[in-house]
Amino acid sequence: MQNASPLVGVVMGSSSDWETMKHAADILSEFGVAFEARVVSAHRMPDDMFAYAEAAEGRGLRAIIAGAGGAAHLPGMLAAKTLVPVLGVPVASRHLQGVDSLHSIVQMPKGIPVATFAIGTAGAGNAALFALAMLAQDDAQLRDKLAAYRVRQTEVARAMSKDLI
Ligand code: RP5
Repeated sequence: MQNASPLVGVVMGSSSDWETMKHAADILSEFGVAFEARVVSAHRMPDDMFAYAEAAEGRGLRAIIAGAGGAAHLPGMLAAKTLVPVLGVPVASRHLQGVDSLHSIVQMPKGIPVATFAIGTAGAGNAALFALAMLAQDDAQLRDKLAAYRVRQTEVARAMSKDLI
């Protein structure tokens, strides 16, 4: 649900990251949580990136999911400019398969935290689920939806055994 009062910002360094980051957007949509999706490149549009971070809290964002690949400064630089929690998603890069992105995002010096998730689509999906868990702290309906999501996952996993032989 993309609308004028997003609770979660899904941002990324390039449109080439969208294939990964849409997995975060899909989960937020599934749960009916308002979000926005934007390209806010740290090195190609640094002024826009700072403006986005500076406005985030005032615009009502409760979490920013930031995906980037390679020398992935975006999550850390956003976190440096806002108190809104930043959830970093390392996007798989062409040459180093995202290990470079992971190391860039996870190795924040003490003082400016970025919650770092797995490389790629699992990380994007889990970042969205983590943002939902944060929002669910004061939203009982959302908490129930998350609990139901877990139950469905368990049912799917239990059903897997029957396909083995
Ligand atoms: C980063 O550079 C982006 O996050 C992307 O993962 C990577 C490559 O960008 P493109 O060259 O595909 O635009 O800033």
